[in-house]
Amino acid sequence: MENKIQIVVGTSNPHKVEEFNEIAQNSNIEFIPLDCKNFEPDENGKTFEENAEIKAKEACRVSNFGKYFLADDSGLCVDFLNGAPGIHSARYEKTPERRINKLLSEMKNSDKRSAHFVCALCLVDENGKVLHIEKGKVYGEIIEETRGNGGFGYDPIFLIKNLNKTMAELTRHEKNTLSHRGQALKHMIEWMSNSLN
Ligand code: ITT
Repeated sequence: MENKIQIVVGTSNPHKVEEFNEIAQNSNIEFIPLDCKNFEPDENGKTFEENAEIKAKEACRVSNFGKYFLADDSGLCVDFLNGAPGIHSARYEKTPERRINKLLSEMKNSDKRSAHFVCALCLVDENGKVLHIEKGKVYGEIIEETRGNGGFGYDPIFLIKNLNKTMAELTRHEKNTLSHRGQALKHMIEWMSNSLN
């Protein structure tokens, strides 16, 4: 069997690596979590792309092995809140439940419910040089109560309108097909398969 190209993923969110490997299933790419306790990137960028680059470079700096390093910066942008929580999605409140409750209370009585998820991916080489960046988006609506147990983060309140399901009610395969991360990673894997060895 052909050897897969191994990519170290700079993240402390295990859900991301799981989704990456599900999406990469039929490719020649394999994602490996960063095996390092001191991964503490200073996410002080102004955009998802800048923060993805900061994380990928930090993964490269602290990892003891690996040739390629990938990082994901993602978040939920709500139109009624002028794009918040955006790049601050993970830090909006302490736990996923509290983040959802805060968002729902800030949107109370608003009938403008449109929102989108964004995912920026950055790949660097072993010298920390940026090789490729991809971005994906998915549009939906914030509903007033949580629905579904799948996915993670804000998935239970993010409705995909044409399916009438939240991201947490989708199968893993359905989420990966249409999600911001799924779209960005599909293009990243295509690029990797054609450009890396
Ligand atoms: P790393 O920085 O270590 O990768 P993180 O979870 O802190 O992990 P981000 O800074 O990119 O990652 O923040 C992403 C947050 O945006 C995440 O914690 C969720 O709250 C939200 N988010 C991103 N993708 C999501 C998805 O597919 N479904 C639901 N929420 C998502």
